[in-house]
Amino acid sequence: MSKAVNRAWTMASRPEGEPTAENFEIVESTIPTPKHGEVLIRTRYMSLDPYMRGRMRSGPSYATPLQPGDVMTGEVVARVEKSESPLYKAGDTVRANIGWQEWAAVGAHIVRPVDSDLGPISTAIGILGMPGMTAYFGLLEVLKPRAGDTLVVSAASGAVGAVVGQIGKLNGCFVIGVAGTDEKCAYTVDELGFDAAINYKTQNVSAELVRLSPTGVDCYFDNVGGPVSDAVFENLAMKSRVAICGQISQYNASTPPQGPRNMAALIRSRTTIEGFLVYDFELQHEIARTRISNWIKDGSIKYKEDVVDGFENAPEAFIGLLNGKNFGKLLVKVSD
Ligand code: NAP
Ligand code: FER
Repeated sequence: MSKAVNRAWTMASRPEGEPTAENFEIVESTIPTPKHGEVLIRTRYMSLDPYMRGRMRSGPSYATPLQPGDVMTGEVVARVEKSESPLYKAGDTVRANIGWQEWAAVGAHIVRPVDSDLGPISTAIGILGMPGMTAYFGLLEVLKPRAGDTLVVSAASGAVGAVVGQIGKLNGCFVIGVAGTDEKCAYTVDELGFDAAINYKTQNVSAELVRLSPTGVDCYFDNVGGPVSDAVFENLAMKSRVAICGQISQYNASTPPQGPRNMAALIRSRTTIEGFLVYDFELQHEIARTRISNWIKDGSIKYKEDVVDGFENAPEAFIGLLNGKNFGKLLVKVSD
């Protein structure tokens, strides 16, 4: 053990609008001793995800909001350092919801094994973890694309969006990504095989959609909401489907927006909109994990990780995630 103390990032105060460094505080404690049935784990990679901004606000949610002083929520990939359970031994790699924390002693039944045959261990909280599952089930079970469909995905180069577009291609869709920089757009087309990409910061998204898909958009995987969604809604095809996965453009808003602005367009197109949570499909995650792992191994799917080094850099990286500074799945490397 190279450090004598455990460190945890807590939510010091609720952010008003965009989170700032002052909303986070590091708290030190003694490295715990595992009790009977527990494992002592040490974080190697920590996942930073947009949903964490939602946990920082009070109000209705599928999950209990954080209170000031609580450890920031999150899943990590960790090494078992000491085991008081027959389920794991020292040296095993696991994933666990211990929050933004370097060490934890937790019941062995609430950690999950990481199978390093499926991919590098960091992918257990990325493409083979929650974001990958979100892409797989949101696309295949909610949008249910058919070959030849035009599929639009927003936040297209991100952890979820990049997987959505690639699985869309494997299913015969014409895939259009929407992203916030030319570099991200080029990546989705040149590296991931999307058919086209639109930079929503420099291009007219609606006009580009008309040009790229004159027959309209059959499937929209919405990660962002806001003006990007307004533009897609103007261009939906008859009997189109929209999966509401995320609304990141709204996460830092102090007051909720007035609502979707052009719903009349959906009357004309007879569109179905469905929100979903990745956990709705929990019982099928293992099948999806194996399928995605096989796609990575046979070269059908690529992934990109944006790894920030150092536990102390987590808040800054998280603030950047909400502003599009990340390029690929955002992770913090906490220990070797
Ligand atoms: P990500 O795409 O890796 O990173 C977030 C990206 O959002 C940023 O890089 C940025 O990319 C984009 N963004 C930020 N502000 C924006 C704005 N105002 N307008 C348009 N785009 C904006 O994150 P992720 O982990 O894959 O998550 C993507 C979405 O899926 C999030 O909305 C998240 O909440 C949602 N999600 C939902 C579930 C579920 O169960 N429903 C599960 C996981 C994730 P650009 O540079 O392209 O703007
Ligand atoms: C997410 C965004 C929103 C997410 C969950 C939600 C698991 C749920 C929001 C709510 O209950 O209000 O990325 O990921």
